[in-house]
Amino acid sequence: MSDVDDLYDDEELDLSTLPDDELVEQCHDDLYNGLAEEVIEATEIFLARGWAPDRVLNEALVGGMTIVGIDFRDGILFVPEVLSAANAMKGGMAILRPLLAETGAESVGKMVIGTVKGDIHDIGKNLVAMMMEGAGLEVIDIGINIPVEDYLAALEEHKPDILGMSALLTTTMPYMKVVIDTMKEKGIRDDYIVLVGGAPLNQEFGDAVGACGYCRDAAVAVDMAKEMIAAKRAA
Ligand code: B1M
Repeated sequence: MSDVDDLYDDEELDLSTLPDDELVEQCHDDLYNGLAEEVIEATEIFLARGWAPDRVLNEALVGGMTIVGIDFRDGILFVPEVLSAANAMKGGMAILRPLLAETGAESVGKMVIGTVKGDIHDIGKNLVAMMMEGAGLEVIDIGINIPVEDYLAALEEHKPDILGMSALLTTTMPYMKVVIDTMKEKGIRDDYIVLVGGAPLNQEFGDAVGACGYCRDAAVAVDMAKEMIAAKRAA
C-alpha cells in the first residue's frame, strides 16, 4: 500500500468501529494532535456505548491531557500545541460538563484564577486554566486586571480549593501580596490554597508574598494543584 493510501486510510478511520481500548488510545492521540472534531466524536461514541460521563472524562480525556502535560513539561510540546490540545479537550468537556453536573460526579477540585490588577496578559493564565480543566478540575476564570475585591467576591461565590493568580509585569506582581494580605486581614487566607505564576516570578517571590506555591509553568501548576488538594482533603 502506498503512503498516499495510508494517508487516506487515516482520514477515513471510522471511530465507531474501534473497540473501547483502541478508541481510548485513538482519543489520546487525537487530543495530542488537537483534533477537536474527533475528540467530540469519540466522546459521543463512549456515551452511546453506555460509559458513565466521569469514566469518559478520566480515561479518554484526562488520560490524554496527562500525556500532553508530561510532554509539555519535558519540552517535547510547546505552547501552541498545548493550546490546540486544550481546545480539543474543551470540545469533549462541553458535552460532558452538563452530564457530570447531573450525575453529581465528585470533582477533582475547583480553582478560581485571574490576572492581577493592572495586568492584561492572559495567554499563560488561559493555558493554566485549560490544563487544570484537562486534569479534571473545575475552573472559574475571572479574567484580567482583577482588583482584590473581585478576587474576594469570586472566592465567596465559588468556594474553590485554589486561588490562582497570574502576573507578567514586574510592576504588577507585588499586587499578589495585596490580595494575600487582604485575605489574611479577613481571616480567610488559610481557607484556600494560593498558587501564583507568571514569567517574572520565582520561588523566592512566591514565598515572600505568602503563596502556597510558585508554579513555573502550567504542568507544574497542575501537579501542585492535585497534590495540594489531595493533602488538604486527607487532612
Ligand atoms: Co507584554 N510584556 N506588555 N504584552 N508581553 C512582557 C511580559 C515583557 C517581558 C516583554 C518585554 O519587554 N520583553 C514586558 C514586561 C517587562 C517587565 O515587567 N519587566 C511586557 C511589557 C512591558 C508590556 C507592556 C507594558 C508594553 C507596553 O504597552 N509598553 C504592556 C502591558 C499591558 C498591561 O498588562 N497593562 C504589554 C502588553 C502586551 C500585549 C497586550 C501586546 C501582549 C499580551 C496579550 C495577551 O496576553 N492576551 C503581550 C505579550 C504577548 C507579551 C510577551 C511577549 C509574551 C507573554 C506570553 O504570553 N507568554 C511577554 C514577553 C515574554 O514573556 N517572553 C511580554 C507565553 C505564556 C504561555 O507564558 O505568561 O509566562 P507565561 O505563562 C506561563 C508561566 O509563567 C506560568 O504558566 C504559563 C504556562 O506555562 N503561569 C502561571 C502564568 N500565570 C500563571 C498562573 C498560575 C500558575 C502558573 O496560577 C496558578
